[in-house]
Amino acid sequence: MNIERTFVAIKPDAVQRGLIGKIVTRFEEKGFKIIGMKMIHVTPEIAAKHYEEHIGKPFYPSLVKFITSAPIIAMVVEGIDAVNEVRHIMGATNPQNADVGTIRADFSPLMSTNSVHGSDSVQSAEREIGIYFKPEEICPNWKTMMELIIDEQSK
Ligand code: IDP
Ligand code: MG
Repeated sequence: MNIERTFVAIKPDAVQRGLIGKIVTRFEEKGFKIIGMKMIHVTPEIAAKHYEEHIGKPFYPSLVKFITSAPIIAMVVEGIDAVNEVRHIMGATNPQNADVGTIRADFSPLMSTNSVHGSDSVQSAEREIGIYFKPEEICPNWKTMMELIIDEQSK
């Protein structure tokens, strides 16, 4: 059990369909702490950095076209085993294979418009957070209600 940070993006399809609130709620309700958040219209240059590992794959041009088509919500999410847990909450890359109750199963029509991104490792998370956030844009120095209660009980 580790406290980790991960990079999460609400992708253009979900922003366009008015699902920002519902998706943020999934992470908040599970107990994750959002310590960075902004809307950004991704440029082809940022897309190339973010999706570096996919450059040259057949779906890469359509992925860049999609991710630059409307704004995303970029987030830094912190919590217990955040990297894997966030991907668990998101569901499989192809929404048709995603478990019911996951974001992608519940909200995403297609693999190419699968509503959310989550880093796939602690190393990827560090790299992706660095692409989208300056250090001063991350706000870790506050306590969730649960953390305050735990502090109070340990006095
Ligand atoms: P992930 O988002 O679950 O980590 P990746 O394999 O890293 O999945 O792929 C990045 C994104 O590229 C996916 O979320 C999806 O939007 C898109 N993608 C991946 N594979 C395909 C494909 O075969 N066809 C179309 N789009 C794809
Ligand atoms: Mg990935």
